[in-house]
Amino acid sequence: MGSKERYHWLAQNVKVSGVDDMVLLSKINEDAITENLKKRYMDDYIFTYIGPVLISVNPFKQLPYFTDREAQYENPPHIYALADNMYRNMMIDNENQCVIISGESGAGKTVAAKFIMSYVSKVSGGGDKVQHVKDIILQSNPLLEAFGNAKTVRNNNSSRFGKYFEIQFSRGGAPDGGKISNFLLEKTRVVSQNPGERSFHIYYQVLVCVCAMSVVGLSVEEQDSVLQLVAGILHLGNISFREENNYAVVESQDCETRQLLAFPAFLLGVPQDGLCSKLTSRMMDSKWGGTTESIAVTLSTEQACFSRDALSKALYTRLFDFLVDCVNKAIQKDQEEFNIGVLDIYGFEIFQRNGFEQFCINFVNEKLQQIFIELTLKAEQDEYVQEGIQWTPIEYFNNKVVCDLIESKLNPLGLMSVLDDVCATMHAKGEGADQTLLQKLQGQIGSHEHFSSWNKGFIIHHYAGKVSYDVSGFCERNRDVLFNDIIELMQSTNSLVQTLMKCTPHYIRCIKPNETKRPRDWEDNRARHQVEYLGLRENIRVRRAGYAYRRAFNKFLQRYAILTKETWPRWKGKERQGVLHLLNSVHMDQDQFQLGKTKVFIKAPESLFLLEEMRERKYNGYARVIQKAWRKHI
Ligand code: AD9
Ligand code: MG
Repeated sequence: MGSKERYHWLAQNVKVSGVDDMVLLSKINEDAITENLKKRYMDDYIFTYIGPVLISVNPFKQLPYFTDREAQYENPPHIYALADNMYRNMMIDNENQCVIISGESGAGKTVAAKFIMSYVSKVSGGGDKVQHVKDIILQSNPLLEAFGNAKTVRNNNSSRFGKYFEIQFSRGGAPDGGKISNFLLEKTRVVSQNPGERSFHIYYQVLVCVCAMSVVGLSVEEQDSVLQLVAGILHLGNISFREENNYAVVESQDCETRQLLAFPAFLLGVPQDGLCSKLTSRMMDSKWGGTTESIAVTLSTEQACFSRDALSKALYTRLFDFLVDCVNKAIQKDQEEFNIGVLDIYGFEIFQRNGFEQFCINFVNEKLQQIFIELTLKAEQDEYVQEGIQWTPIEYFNNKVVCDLIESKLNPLGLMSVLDDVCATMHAKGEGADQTLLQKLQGQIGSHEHFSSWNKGFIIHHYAGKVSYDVSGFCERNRDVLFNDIIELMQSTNSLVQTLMKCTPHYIRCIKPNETKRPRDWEDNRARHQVEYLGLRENIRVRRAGYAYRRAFNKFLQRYAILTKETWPRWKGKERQGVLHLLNSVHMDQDQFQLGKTKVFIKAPESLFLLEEMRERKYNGYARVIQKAWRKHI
């Protein structure tokens, strides 16, 4: 460690800026929270807790405290501590863990996800096979980022796909497998981008990914094919059309048509004629008398452009899926024991013009916020009521109302259902269908308090703010598979939400301090807005009034049985009495815990650490006694 780093490290450990757990704030309002985060941010403390929830503010610069040292020692709020906690929970409770990383575009989600993955591979042991899995887990990042990330206005390395990365562990705690689920690749980026934005990185940095491809096990031939396909898609985009007798033909300005098609056809490995007819005509089933036959229908130039773009998008999506598949094959294992899942999707977005993609992205974020609310605020309060714990209820904004506005399938119909309806009944494409959609929306959900319309589209009042969407293109894109992805993702029984609900969840809430992407630049209003919509105030209030730890009586008794002779090896009476006996014997303060109907609730995590320490001492003590006796014996 150099002197500069040492200084920083010392500063991290000695100096106290603001409060490191905002449960300890003396005043709980948005200003106080924002001020505390700012104070810490300016002193290079980017992490702050609200109980177990980690708040992370993007520093837009490299900080020195992500070394092995921090991985080894417990430090003040740190992403490694959260990762460590997940790992321990998994080992102690034998339960799957997941971390949901949320925050707007450019807030630092993907960086946080990478820290979690690198921590897990740093601390956990294992031999060659495990090392191999660790390498792939780490190398899959640059690979998938090359193909799935792009420069946007808001983030130079913006994730244009969502991923849920599961690291699977053996019973001994070594990461020996994994699985990536990818979803919602923003494939339209292959064919069009907003001003100032770019296509996927791979189109600019072909060489960087080659190495990552070999780590995940792609042969040289396969790597060549992948790059060939990437180039083929690029050249496909260069094909344009002109109209001849009302039909589209491939535009060939000064060169021969065949020449223009030759290269992409070669790169894609298809015959030129086949490619040409695929782009300018469409097969249609035609009923003639009693029989059905397929006939080729020539397309207009507009339709031809559409089919060219559709082909590019489809090819790119398949390519991306293929790469994810390769990674999965390289790390899959037969039988899953435990896993830690990391969810990193793209964040809430507001651009100058917001189209269908932003609508989808923001909806996913809306759902994630709902899960957060369900699992932390609502579930917490519900459980107190259910268990008969004394408790003062706390008001919070539940964004279920916005989710319903979008996804409801019953009366009143949600936005998605109206959209599907319009698409199913209208064959017209373009403006006509989109205008019909807008009218239907006004008619059916126009009076909803989170909905309003403007001349080009509609406005949704999301949990994170108002976004006005431009309705043009909605119908066309809805027919695209992108939307089916979301529906599958969010509604099928095998969906992500269910997966997440089965794990013990952890949260990282990322905050973007400015729009300039510069270090030490703090925009108060921006930060306060995020503090507001992330619901940090409610989070602190619920947390303060609540109990950090809860466990079913039997599990609690099992774990701490060793602490008293009455409970060891087994408590004979009622479980509830056993728990009470245990807590009284270790002199836990009366106001530190409550016993519910089936569970014990403990306020501060520190009280629990104390129990853990005692338990360990007892075990070590026993181990010594047994060793001694054993030595005497031999
Ligand atoms: V998006 O929704 O995918 O558009 P993310 O994923 O939230 O977005 P990302 O993690 O990509 O944002 O962070 C954006 C940039 O901020 C990174 O490329 C880094 O340059 C910078 N960043 C974020 N977190 C850190 C950090 N902990 N340390 C240093 C950081 N730089
Ligand atoms: Mg990202």
